[in-house]
Amino acid sequence: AIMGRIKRGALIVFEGVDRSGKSTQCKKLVESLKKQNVKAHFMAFPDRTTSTGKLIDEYLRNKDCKVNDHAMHLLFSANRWENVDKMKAFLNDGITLIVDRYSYSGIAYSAAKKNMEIDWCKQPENGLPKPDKVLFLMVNQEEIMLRPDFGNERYENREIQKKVFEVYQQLFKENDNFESIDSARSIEDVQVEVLKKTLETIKSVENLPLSTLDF
Ligand code: ADP
Ligand code: FDM
Ligand code: MG
Repeated sequence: AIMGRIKRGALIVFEGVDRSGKSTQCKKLVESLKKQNVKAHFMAFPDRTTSTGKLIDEYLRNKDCKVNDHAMHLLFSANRWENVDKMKAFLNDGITLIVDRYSYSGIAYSAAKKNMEIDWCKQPENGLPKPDKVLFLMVNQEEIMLRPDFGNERYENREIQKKVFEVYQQLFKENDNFESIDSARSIEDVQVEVLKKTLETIKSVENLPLSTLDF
């Protein structure tokens, strides 16, 4: 028998348009998992703390900041690549990662722009750790409008959000790791389903190797 082999953690990613409840659900999920003695760690992209993250933060907060769209896309991707070793170390130590946005946000927000090709947008993501599950939070536009107002960041307006949602829907169809979660329910009801899917995923991948994105 193999003695003391550590089962790997799962890579769980939350995606969805602004105000769909990603950050709320991620934080609750990490708490719920820890209460059940499941080792879990929270991450968010963009990671605004790194050197690329500081440039990204400036770009998102300051709408007058002009950077070439392709260059900006690569910067968001680099911000994930910077974190790969850290992510693998957590997963190999048996710690499940709960991640607020990932490559799919990168593709959806960039491909929503006029001059950007979706196939081009996918390329820099190839080779990154592949999420075992992408929980895609779905809320209709009417419900979203009832939630607290948009902030002042670059992409926080209805027109962009609509295009982003359309790209997300395409990614949903193309990727078998996506699972749609009805996020128009109470925070608690959504959390029950999110926790259930996460525990199922942790169990089903613990003895499988981590895969890499291959768009
Ligand atoms: P995101 O990270 O996807 O932008 P947040 O988790 O920050 O979304 O939630 C956006 C706003 O909507 C917050 O004010 C949050 O309290 C509220 N909210 C989140 N989930 C729900 C829900 N299921 N029902 C009602 N309001 C919600
Ligand atoms: N965003 C996020 C991108 O454009 N590309 C990416 O790769 C990622 C991860 O940054 F508007 C956008 C999506 C959103 C913003 O906002 C981040 P939050 O509130 O920190 O999730
Ligand atoms: Mg958020």
